[in-house]
Amino acid sequence: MFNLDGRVAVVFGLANKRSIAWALAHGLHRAGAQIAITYQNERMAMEAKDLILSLSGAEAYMCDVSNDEDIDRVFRQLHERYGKLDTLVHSIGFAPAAELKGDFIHTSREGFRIAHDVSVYSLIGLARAAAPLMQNGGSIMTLTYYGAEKVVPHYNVMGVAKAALECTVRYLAFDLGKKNIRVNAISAGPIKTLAARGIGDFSDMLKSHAERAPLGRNVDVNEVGSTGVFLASDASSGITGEIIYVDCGYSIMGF
Ligand code: NAD
Ligand code: 0WE
Repeated sequence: MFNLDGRVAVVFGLANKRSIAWALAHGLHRAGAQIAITYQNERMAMEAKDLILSLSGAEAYMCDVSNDEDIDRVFRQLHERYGKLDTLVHSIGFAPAAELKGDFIHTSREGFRIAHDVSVYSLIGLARAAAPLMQNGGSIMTLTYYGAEKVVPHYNVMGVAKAALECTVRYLAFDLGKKNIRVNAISAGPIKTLAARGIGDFSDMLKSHAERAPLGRNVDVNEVGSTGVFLASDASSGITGEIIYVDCGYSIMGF
């Protein structure tokens, strides 16, 4: 659909084949980009590396985004390997499991800190490390969710973190605009990934989402992938600081 020949993209946040990061990496690869993909830690290395190496030419790097040295090391490695960067995908979100159960009012100081460090600060840290490699301009994108704007029971501190993430997108878009680096977010409808597993009533949620959405169905992860390709490509050259909804229209409904 969009041509990314000669472009270099790095995708953060691959856990397994259901990850939104995988659909984004796949889409970017199909459009012609050279791909680097990161996974969180040794525990995830086996599964992640097998997947990554199944994508021709793709390379695997380990990066825990809560660690500044990890971020520095990965961008040094990317600089040495590719010499430049055109696209960065941030597909990472985390809060301690206990925070996504029960009432929001019980949010702990440590749970709040971790959710914001991993899900929000990491975008700032990655953008700062990536910008010097984006000499020809670039495209940075992250993943958000409707729970940033409206109350979704049990999404709790992640909703607060996603609100901060969406605001971070606007401030980064302002700073990086002068270097022709665009920063946007994709607000995806609910998708059954690892991050959605263990969320008690997720199946009920998917059902009611499909019923209310104008398109009468749930989002396919590859629709998020193709939106990422659009945001990486020159077709979106006038778009920055935006939240793009890939939710089958769910968020436009009032009743
Ligand atoms: P996922 O579990 O496949 O991906 C989340 C990733 O975050 C994992 O790869 C995990 O390893 C990584 N991660 C967590 N802590 C990390 C750390 N300290 N350092 C490095 N990586 C870390 O689930 P997903 O649904 O693909 O989530 C990707 C993004 O999409 C998240 O930001 C999530 O909030 C967002 N999102 C998900 C949905 C959904 O319904 N699944 C909807 C909208 C937005
Ligand atoms: O952003 C997300 C999920 C984020 C997430 C998921 C987990 C599960 C495992 C963050 N941290 C953790 N921590 C864990 O230990 N989504 C948009 C998916 C999601 O999660 C929900 C949702 C939806 C939708 C939680 C409650 C209600 C709805």
